[in-house]
Amino acid sequence: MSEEEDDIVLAELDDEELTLQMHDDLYDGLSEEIEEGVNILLERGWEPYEVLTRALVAGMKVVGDDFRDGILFVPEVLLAANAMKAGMAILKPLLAETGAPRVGRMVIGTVKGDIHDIGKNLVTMMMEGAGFEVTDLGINNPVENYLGALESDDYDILGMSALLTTTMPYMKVVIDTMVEKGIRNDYTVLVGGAPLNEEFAKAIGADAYCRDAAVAVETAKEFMQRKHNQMPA
Ligand code: B1M
Repeated sequence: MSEEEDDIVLAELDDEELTLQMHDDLYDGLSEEIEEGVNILLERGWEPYEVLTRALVAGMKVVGDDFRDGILFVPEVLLAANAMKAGMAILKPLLAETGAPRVGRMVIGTVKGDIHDIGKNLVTMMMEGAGFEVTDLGINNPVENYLGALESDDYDILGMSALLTTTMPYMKVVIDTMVEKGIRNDYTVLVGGAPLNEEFAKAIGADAYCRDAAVAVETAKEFMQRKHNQMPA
C-alpha cells in the first residue's frame, strides 16, 4: 500500500468519494479496504443492493474494461475478484434476510470450461434474497452435473452462466440433452453472462436471457407465476 493510500481514512470520505475510492480499492484488489467500505456504507443506511451495485459491481466494470484493453492481467483481476467476493460475503446474509416465503427452487452453475463465478454468485444471492431456494453447482459444470442435480430433487428452474464466447455454446449441449431425455419442458431454463443476448438464448432453446441478477429474479418470478396459473385449482 502506498503512503498516499495510508493517509486515506475511508470513514472520513463522503458517500460519493467513498464509492469512488472503493472502485480504486477494488481495482487494486484491497479486500480489507473493500470490507471496511461496505460496512461504512451499510452503517450510513445504504441498502445492501445499493452497496452491491454502486460500490462493487460498478467498480468491477472498470476492472473488466481494463482487462479487455490489456491494461490489467489475470493475477490483478483475480485479486480484484477476491476483493469483490470479500464485499459480497458481507452483503450475502443481508440480501437473503428478506424473510420472503419460498417462491421456487433453482439449480444454477457456470458451464463446463468456464471458471467465472462472480456474476453467478450474485444471481444466487439475489434469488435467495427474493425467496428462492438455490442449489449452486459452482463452476466448470458438465451436463451430467446439471442433470444429476435436477433429478435429485424437485426443482423449477435451471440457471446457467457463461462468461466466455467459447463456453456459451455449451449451454445448448445441456438443453439438447434435456430435450433428448424428455425433461426439457419440466423446467424453466434461464441463461446469463456478459457475452450472451436474447437472440442467443432463443437460438439455443432457453426460456429467457437475464441481463443481470435483478432481471434474473424478475424473470424467475414471472415464470413461477405462470407455472402456478397453469396448475389445476
Ligand atoms: Co475473465 N474474461 N478470463 N477472468 N473476466 C472476461 C469474461 C472477458 C470479457 C475479459 C475481456 O477480455 N474483456 C474475457 C472473455 C472474452 C470472450 O470470451 N470474448 C475473459 C477472458 C478472455 C478470460 C481468460 C480466457 C483469460 C486468460 O486466461 N487469458 C480466463 C478464462 C478462464 C476460464 O473461465 N476458463 C479468464 C479468467 C478470469 C479470472 C479467473 C482472472 C477472473 C474470474 C474470477 C472469478 O469469477 N472468480 C476473470 C474476470 C473477473 C473477468 C471479468 C474482468 C469480470 C467478470 C465479472 O466478474 N464481472 C470479465 C470482463 C467483463 O465481464 N467485462 C472477464 C462482474 C459480474 C457481476 O458480472 O459476470 O457479467 P457478470 O454477471 C452479471 C450478468 O452477466 C448476469 O448477472 C450478473 C450479475 O448482474 N449473469 C447471469 C451472469 N451469469 C448469470 C446467470 C444467470 C442469470 C444472469 O442465470 C439465470
